[in-house]
Amino acid sequence: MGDDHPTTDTKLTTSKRRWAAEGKFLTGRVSRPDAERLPPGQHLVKDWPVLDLGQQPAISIETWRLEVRGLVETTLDLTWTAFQALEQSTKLSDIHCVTTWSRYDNKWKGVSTRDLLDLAMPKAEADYVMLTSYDGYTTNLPLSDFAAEDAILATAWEGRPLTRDHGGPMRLVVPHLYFWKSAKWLRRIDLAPADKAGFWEKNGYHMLGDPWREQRYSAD
Ligand SMILES: Nc1nc2c(c(=O)[nH]1)N[C@H]1C(S)=C(S)[C@@H](COP(=O)(O)O)O[C@H]1N2
Ligand SMILES: [Mo]
Repeated sequence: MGDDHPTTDTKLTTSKRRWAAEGKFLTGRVSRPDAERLPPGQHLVKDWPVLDLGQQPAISIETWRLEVRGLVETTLDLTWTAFQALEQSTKLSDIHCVTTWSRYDNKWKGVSTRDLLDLAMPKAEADYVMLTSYDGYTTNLPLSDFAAEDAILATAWEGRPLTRDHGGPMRLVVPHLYFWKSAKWLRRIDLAPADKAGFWEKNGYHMLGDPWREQRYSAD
C-alpha cells in the first residue's frame, strides 16, 4: 500500500484506457440533474454489475481499519466496532457508471460522510480528498463533493451486508459523481489542500466526473 500503481493490468483496464484516449461514449449532450434523472449517454440496468481492477481483497472485521488523516483536527483510526458505534444513516440513490450503465434506487446503510467529517473536523485549508482502498485503488474528489448530503460510507445494500465483490465490508458511495469515485474496500481518507490524480484520473479520466456534464475524460 502507499503507492498508486495498479495491482494488475486487466482487460478492463486496457479497454478503459483506450476509451479515454478515443473519447468513447461522449454524446456531446448536456443535461441537468433536476431536469433529467438519467444522465446523457447512460442506459438503465436492473442488475448490479461488478467492476474493479480484478483483486477483491478479503478483509476480516477484526483487522479492518478506517483512517482519516491529513488536514483534520483529529486523526481517526477506527476499528469495525468503533465505526459501527457511529450514527447509522440510510440513503436512497442512483448509480451512474462511466461505462454507461445506471441503476436507480439503491438503498444504502452506513455512516454518512458528514458524520465522519464532524468527528475528524477538517481544517480550513482542506479542499480535496484522496481515497485509498485495500486493493491499492485510489481516487480523488473535492471535499465538498465527498461531503455531499447523500454520500455514505456504506456497509449494507438493500438490507443486506455489502458483499465482498461490491466492496464489503465497507465502500464509499458518492451518487452524484460517476461510480469510479465510489471507492470499494475503503481504507484511508486523506484531506489535502490540492487535488491530486487517483488511479483512473491518471489514466485519462476526469478529475471531478459529473455525469450530467458528461465529465468522463480529462480534456487532454
Ligand atoms: N477499491 C476499488 N474501488 C473501486 C474500483 C476498484 O477497482 N477498486 N472500481 C471503481 C469503478 S471503475 C466502479 S464502476 C465501481 C464499481 O462498483 P461495483 O463493482 O460495486 O459495481 O467501483 C469503483 N470503486
Ligand atoms: Mo467504472
